[in-house]
Amino acid sequence: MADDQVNLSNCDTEPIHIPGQIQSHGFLVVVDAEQQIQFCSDNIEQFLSVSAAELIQKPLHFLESEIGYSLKPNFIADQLNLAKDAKKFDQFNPFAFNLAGVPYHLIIGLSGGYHLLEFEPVAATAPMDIEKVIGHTLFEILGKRVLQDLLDDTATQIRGITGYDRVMVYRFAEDGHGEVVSEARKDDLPAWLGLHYPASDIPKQARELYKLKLTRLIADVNTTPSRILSSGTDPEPLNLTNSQLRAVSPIHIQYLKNMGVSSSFSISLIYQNELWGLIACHHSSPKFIDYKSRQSARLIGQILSSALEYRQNDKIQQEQEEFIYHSKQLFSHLKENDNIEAALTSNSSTILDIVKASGAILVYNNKITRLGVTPNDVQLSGLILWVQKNIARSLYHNVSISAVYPPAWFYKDIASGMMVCVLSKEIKEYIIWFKPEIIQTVNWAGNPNKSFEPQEDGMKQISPRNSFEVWKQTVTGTSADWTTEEIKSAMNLKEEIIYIINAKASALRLLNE
Ligand code: BLA
Repeated sequence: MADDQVNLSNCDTEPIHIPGQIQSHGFLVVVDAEQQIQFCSDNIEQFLSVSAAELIQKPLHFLESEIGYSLKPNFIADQLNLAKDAKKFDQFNPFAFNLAGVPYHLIIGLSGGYHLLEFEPVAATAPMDIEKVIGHTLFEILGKRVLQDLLDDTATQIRGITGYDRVMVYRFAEDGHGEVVSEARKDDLPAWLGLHYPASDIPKQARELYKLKLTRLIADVNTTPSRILSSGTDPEPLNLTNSQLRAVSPIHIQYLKNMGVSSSFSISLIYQNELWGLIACHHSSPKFIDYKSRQSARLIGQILSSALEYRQNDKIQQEQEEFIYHSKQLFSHLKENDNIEAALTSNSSTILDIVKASGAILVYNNKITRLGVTPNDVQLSGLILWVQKNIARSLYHNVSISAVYPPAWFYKDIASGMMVCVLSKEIKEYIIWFKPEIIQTVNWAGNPNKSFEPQEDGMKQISPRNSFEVWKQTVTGTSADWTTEEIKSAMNLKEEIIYIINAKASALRLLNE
């Protein structure tokens, strides 16, 4: 796809799996089932003394003879024959060899009926005992019980192994937008922890691709990609889903440039067959990490993915246990104390502790008791009137009060979402919990606009700062959701209060008879 066809409004239609080009730090040769060369990247002549045109439609051994003595005769052909049925190249990759004294990796992959042969010069870095490092890393990571510690430790370990300037854990919310939930970075970089971005920053087709291919290396945003030439007999563009070298979407290249990032690497985190998030790594200069390091990072991602399962449940369970603990405390206060209002609001456990709210009010006996951060009395009286008129259900909740009651816009930072528990509609008694606007918890740090490059207008808009602004507009006046656990907790409390009120009323009746 040509650059001018991709714009901000059609991002998710860009066919990024068939870009027709590769990143130029390696070269690609593609053979068919008969081991005839059908595609070849244009840049091959920078690595071997043969051009793409000369190789296309030649048998594979033609390439092998060009590579010369550094690969055993028929080595590639043998590998293709061996793995033909098993199709398990992952087990054998990478094949190491030398080309004119430079260490190379050959990585074999599949694309429909073709074999992708990708050649990457291996960066001459200090030898690292990768198995040992991974063993240690996993030991460290899995030692963490709490999800946040697990994520923080993973970011730190990945940064230690790969040396990227910034390593983030980027988590997708249900609506597809994302948040930086953990970060390890060079000291002089601004913090991005807690920042949110809209779903369109990582469009749908890219997410689908990252579910299939668990790592994505972008080695240098400033190099020109190399075209893939074909024999011309095949009308289908070459599918690079399984490729290591797949060229990058021009929109994303611009995004990275606007952020001041020269190279990136991301590792998929999968939870219940969905993309839960990405470990996103940035570097301010070009950076290539070899196939083995990428596979090690992939393994860490896979282990973290499986750990997510039980750590997430742990977190929910822990929260639920806290709600249950406080509910039990409240129930016993209710039994012991004749004054319902005091029982619910004046002890160490209050109605504010049985859900995750920032403020709560009890409207009881013609009196309003406020806990935590709430709108002021005047604002509350307007809201309560609205509740009296409009809420018929015994439990009601929303994430945007101002959407149904516009005056709430003026205190959205304090109360964007509410949950109303109707104790008695007749005598107008309620418990109302509040959650603040989510956006409040987010601050933009640094000024990434500084790194803008002169570009056509459409491209200028793509930067994390603008993304943040877009996201902000979509979530203004919205709070976090009310979870099933919170709703259950509120329901249980309501039942208990009604039970106690009724029990006390009948005891009083008996006494008076
Ligand atoms: C890919 N976008 C990505 C990737 C990330 C982000 C992590 C994966 C590739 C990589 O690791 O570089 C987004 N990166 C972020 C975000 C942060 C970050 C949110 O560091 C926050 C800190 N991108 C846009 C817009 C479009 C777009 C508007 O912002 C489209 C119009 C496209 N992003 C886009 C595409 C890809 C992508 C097409 C796939 C790139 C590829 O794999 O070829």
